[in-house]
Amino acid sequence: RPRVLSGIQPTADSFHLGNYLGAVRNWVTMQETHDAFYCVVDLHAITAGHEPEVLRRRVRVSAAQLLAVGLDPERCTLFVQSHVPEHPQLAWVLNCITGFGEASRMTQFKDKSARQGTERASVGLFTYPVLQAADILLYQADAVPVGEDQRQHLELTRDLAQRFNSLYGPTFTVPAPHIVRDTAKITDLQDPTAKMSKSASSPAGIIELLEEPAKSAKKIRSAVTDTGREIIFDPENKPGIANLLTIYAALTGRGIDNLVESYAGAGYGDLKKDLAEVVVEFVRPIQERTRTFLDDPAQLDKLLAIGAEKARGVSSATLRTAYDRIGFLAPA
Ligand code: AQP
Repeated sequence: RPRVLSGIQPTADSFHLGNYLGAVRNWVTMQETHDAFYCVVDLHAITAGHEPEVLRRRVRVSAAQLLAVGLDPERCTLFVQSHVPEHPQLAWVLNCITGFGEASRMTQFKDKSARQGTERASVGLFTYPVLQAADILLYQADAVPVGEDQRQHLELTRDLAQRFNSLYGPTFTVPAPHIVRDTAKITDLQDPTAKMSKSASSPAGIIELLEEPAKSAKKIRSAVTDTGREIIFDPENKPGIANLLTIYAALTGRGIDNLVESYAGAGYGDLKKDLAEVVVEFVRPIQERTRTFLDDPAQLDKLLAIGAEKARGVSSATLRTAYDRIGFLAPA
């Protein structure tokens, strides 16, 4: 079976529809076809400031949501990044073969550091994509299911794998991004040209899986749409309607063409009202299942400990090889 790895940051009390449709939904399908490793990347979550108690809570909430949307610990390895010390260990090695200029070109760093003020942005935020490369390369992943925003980081990961391999001998699998085009960029409901984002969207622009469903419904009904009345799929000229159709199609399994056909002659309000119902029905069971997992934190922690153990089985062997190739003396 080919190997897959992906991660998600515990930087909010809920994932949003972009995280789910762009990435996590594909994690669930890929656990059936791949040897799958998925992690809650808490080391990444401290790069832009955090509160310890909030982080602890969010790691559990993240894991519970992943289980609630369908990850099955029998079919995949689910773990918390900080439970596997090989991640920062390999990241250090990769830091040493990453160019300063190369890292400076990462657009996510440029955007986030500009928002925080370049002087205040941490070195951790700067080397974030290198840690991400370590996450992936440790598992010799063939594929990495992510949203479009991660394409550049994946390119860096591939470059680092190839560079290490040519400097020190074949060590890492060069991974390919797995980006599902239709849902690769779910956009902000209030600014349909920007991606739906935990850190940049306004609360009205983002649908959280765990928020009060009535709130989600209201946000959809107030989503920014375009002038005009026709419901057609035209991301260029009608990005708001295109985004709503994308979400609608993804959550129901109906084709966009089929939706467009059935809304011929209807108004934006009709589409929004129906989509609001679809979203409410979609999140309700997820919320219930998330609560069930959170009701038993000891059991949840146990699942994560088992996941970490399985992950270390792979990551420790890769790290040992990488350390050896790079010329570190093995401890006697
Ligand atoms: N709007 C989106 N559309 C499609 N995919 C998306 N992803 C994020 N936003 C969208 C994908 O979700 C996965 C988890 O990402 P993350 O934990 O790195 O979250 P993130 O990128 O921090 O999420 P946000 O909301 O975009 O937060 P900020 O703005 O803080 O960076 C990834 O695979 C990502 O591609």
